[in-house]
Amino acid sequence: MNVMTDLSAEGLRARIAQHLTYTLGKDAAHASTYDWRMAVSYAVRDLIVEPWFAATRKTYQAQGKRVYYLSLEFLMGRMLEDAMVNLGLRDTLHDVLADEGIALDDLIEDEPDAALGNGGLGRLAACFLESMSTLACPAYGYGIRYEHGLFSQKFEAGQQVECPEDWLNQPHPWEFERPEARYTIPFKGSVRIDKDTAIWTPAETVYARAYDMPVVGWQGKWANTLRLWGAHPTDLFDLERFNAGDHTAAAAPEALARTLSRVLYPDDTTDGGKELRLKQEYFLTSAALQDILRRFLSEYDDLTLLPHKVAIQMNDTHPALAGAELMRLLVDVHGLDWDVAKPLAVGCLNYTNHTLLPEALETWFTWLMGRVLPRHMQIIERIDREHRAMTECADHLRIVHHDQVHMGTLAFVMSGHVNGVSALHTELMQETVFADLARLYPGRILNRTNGVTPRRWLRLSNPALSTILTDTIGAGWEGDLDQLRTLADHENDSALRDALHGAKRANKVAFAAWVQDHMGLTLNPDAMFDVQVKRIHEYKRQLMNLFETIARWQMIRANPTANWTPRVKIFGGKAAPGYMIAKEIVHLINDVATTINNDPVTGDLLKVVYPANYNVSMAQRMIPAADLSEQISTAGKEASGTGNMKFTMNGALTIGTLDGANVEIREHVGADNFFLFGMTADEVRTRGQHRDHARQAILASQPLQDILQMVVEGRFNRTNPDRYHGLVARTWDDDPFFVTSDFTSYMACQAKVDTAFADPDGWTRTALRNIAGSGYFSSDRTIREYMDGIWDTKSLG
Ligand code: 26Q
Repeated sequence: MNVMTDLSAEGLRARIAQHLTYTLGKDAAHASTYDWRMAVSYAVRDLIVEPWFAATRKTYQAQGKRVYYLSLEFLMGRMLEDAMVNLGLRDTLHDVLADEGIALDDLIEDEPDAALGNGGLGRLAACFLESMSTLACPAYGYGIRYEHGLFSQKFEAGQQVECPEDWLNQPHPWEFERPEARYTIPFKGSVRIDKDTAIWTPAETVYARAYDMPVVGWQGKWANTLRLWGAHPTDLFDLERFNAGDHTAAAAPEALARTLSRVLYPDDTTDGGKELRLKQEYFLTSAALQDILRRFLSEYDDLTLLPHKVAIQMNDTHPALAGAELMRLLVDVHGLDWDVAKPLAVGCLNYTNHTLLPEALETWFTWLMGRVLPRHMQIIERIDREHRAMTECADHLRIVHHDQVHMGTLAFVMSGHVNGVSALHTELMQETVFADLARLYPGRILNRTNGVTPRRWLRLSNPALSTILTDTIGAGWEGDLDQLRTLADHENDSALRDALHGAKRANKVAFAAWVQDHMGLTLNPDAMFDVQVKRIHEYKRQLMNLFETIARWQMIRANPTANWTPRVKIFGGKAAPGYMIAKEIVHLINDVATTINNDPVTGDLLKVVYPANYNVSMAQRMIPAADLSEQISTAGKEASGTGNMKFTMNGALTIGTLDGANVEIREHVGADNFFLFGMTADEVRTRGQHRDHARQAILASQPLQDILQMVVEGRFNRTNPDRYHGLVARTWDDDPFFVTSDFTSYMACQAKVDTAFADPDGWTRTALRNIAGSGYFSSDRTIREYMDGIWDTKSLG
């Protein structure tokens, strides 16, 4: 038997032993958890190399079109368990290691998360990579190899404290460094025109060096590459200065270059105008496009074939310089005529919009862009001139106006297709922010509702439920999630409902044990686990959930012997370091938790849990343990949401507004199986026209007045009673996301949730319908839709 395909327990044992001895240089008798984890990772990685090479070979032979997914963020999480699950080796490896006295779960937990993303957008990119591999769609992800991913979050006296994240302080077994794949990235300097040709003489350069990670699909048939770029100095070291004794200055060029890939910007909106961020965006974009053209030209010599062989997806506007950079490479470097190059560029490029929040639409000052990227500024001006010439273009339609480059407009104009991420979001794009552009470029805007990979978010994270699914509807649903539909045929099977209830309870017990170990808090696993996990943002309205928690606490205290449904309110999420209001909300959640958790009157009827440092791995623990999923953003503000989909797949019921993909989730699971409340996007718009909407709503609600009174009086912070004056004043006077207007409807809906949960079997039946309706939200479906209407690529499986 070929050693490479020997997947027997014996074969795997030998591979692990081999790596432990010869790669790690460790004797099994003295090997640490880390050593074992590395040995197992290398052994599993070896098994991916073959499908990885095969995928490259097949693509090359088929002269297939390749997809390039450009993203400043890839929120991959842990790699080992995902690879084991997709290769179907998790159980075998578990047993092999158990024979050695090693617990596989300890090794899995030992791996740091690859947290190269902020939240939804970065996690979507990770799900898409996995689905593209599952579907044998030839693809590369291109990103930055940040030395430090998203900060880790601690609480000190209830306040968020950020600590640098350091995932690369140990070797990363999933990456292959590619010293030969290296490009020069130019910055600054000047441009002169020589006989119609622009010649850019940069003042600074850095190298982009490739680090490749294989991403294996379901059942290990195909693997694509995530290529991350690290920044390295072009001038290594100033030897003259070193010899003259100035050792610090001698190392300066190296330090400066590496800054480019040092750290992920920790914002999930926009951090406005930072030169380093612009340089990061260009660094990624230029390295990726140089690599794409190099690969293309190694196979073809006619650049007009480009749109037939290359599809580039821009994940939001962060890599939107691609429009200008591709023109620069085609015209200045490869000598094409501008008018020939432009349709080629537009034929390759596509843009996904992830937000309509005005404060999150990227712009750069022309003086900054002109200084950092002088040639791109000229190219953008020309693109803008031609765009304006199409019609008498109003100011707000220009790429450049008020001394700012509008990246959304640039991305739109240079893309063949532009898409939103849920039906409602796409509709709003068309009606609001991009309405005039949509008229100017008809047919360009499409919808592609997001999805998530069921391998990580169901099979891996919820083995108990997965086993029940396979036993009930048969094997194979992981690769064809629409099969979950057939679960609905079994809803009258009471043994199945008992099993589902049992699996949920087991997941809750496991999460409660984790909370006990890590926070010293005891949870009742029969209480409702009510979960809101996502970045902390005003529009996501964690504050509304918290206000409801306070109201509930007061109601229970007023009548502690009534028939209350016990609840655990679970929060998770990070605030951007510079977002003061979000940090205030974090603080208040922690203050409220301390007060409520220490109240003997409410006891087990109400607990509030907010574990620090929510990340992908914590999501994998929490989501399977959730009874209720909070998706309560102000209608019209959440582009899609993807956590909402993960909860649905795992049999949580949703309390939510008609926002983002909630609308479609409700359609797919059935309106009766979804707790809907709140204003529609239209109603929000109308209500916003009343300047005193918040004051009116508060005056109409005694509970709201009581809650705000308690917060402002310092009921949750007796040592510093003024702490939340600002927050309460803003709620009365401003309340930009309509917490107060939706509060009464939210309270009433939560009461219905309580009643429903008091009937456990009825609840489980509803949960079953949610699982059965979640098939649509597989990212396999989403990727098929991109392949069909946007990329025009074929599966090579
Ligand atoms: C921009 C400029 C400078 C620094 C940071 C940024 C930046 C970084 C991250 C701006 C935005 C983000 C992330 C946005 C995001 O996660 N959006 C979410 O995308 C999901 C996937 O489509 C949707 O489901 C969510 O609704 C949307 O909020």
